Amino acid sequence: MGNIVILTGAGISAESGLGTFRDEGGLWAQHRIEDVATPEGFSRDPELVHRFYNARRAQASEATPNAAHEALARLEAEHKGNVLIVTQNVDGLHQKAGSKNVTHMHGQLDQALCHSCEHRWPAPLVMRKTDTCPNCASPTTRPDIVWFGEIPYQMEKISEALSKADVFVSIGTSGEVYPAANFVAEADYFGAHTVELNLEPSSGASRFSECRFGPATQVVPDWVTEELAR
Ligand code: BV8
Repeated sequence: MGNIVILTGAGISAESGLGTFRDEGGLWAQHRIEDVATPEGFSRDPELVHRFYNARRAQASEATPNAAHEALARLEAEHKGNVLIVTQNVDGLHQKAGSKNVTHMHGQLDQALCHSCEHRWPAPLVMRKTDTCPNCASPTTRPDIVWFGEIPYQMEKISEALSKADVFVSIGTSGEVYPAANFVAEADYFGAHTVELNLEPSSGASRFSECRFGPATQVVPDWVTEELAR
């Protein structure tokens, strides 16, 4: 029994072939964050930012969930208590694996947003700065992505879930980006058992009651099997 809150980051999708951000050769080695993942970067050069997200959208549309995503979908289907996935990822692989209760705190690659009227619609594979909003016709469309300096989505819902969590698991994230990097402290404050499942210790590893290291496709299914057998 018990409520489980799971935070995932780019590391859970690494074995599905999608690049992480801070690993060797990762996305931030190829692009400056300021140029491609900030509202200032988007207003400076929208085509550059669209090219960055168009490439990732195409790659994500071809990617398939791996054993770690599938194990989390199994946990949600079979666990007696609540299971909520809060993902920093924008690749849509948790839904592709069958998870239903997923909060995309940093947005989604397959969604577009109009920053004039806040309308959202399924993003075309290729977005251009000349695209107009299907609702208000303004040429103010952007990827529905939370950039640095912007407020992540559903923060109230996330804080509420952390205050009620019996178990908090962090998977495949370096613990470098806030406010997600602080969720372990919030969950711990409310008495949750905290677990890190990661390839190697994240910068927040010492804040977890339990750590298991290895590729997500091994450590996540093992942990889920144990959790379901409790
Ligand atoms: C906000 C967009 C206010 C989508 C992203 C100074 C100090 C502290 C904070 C700040 C500061 N200056 C500014 C800030 C705030 C800033 C921030 O945290 N900056 C950092 C860089 C210092 N944060 C913000 O601006 C956020 N907004 O704070 O608003 C606010 C907050 C709350 C309430 C009200 C107001 C907005 C942050 C969102 C930015 N958008 N992405 C996209 O392009 O994808 S963040 C980006 O990084 C991605 O979303 C990504 O998910 C996220 C975190 O990266 P990770 O997922 O952890 O990936 P990473 O590569 O880092 O790590 C991969 C891990 O996987 C590694 O540990 C690796 O070992 C592991 N791994 C690799 N392979 C495997 C594996 N594990 C298992 N198996 C494997 N095979």
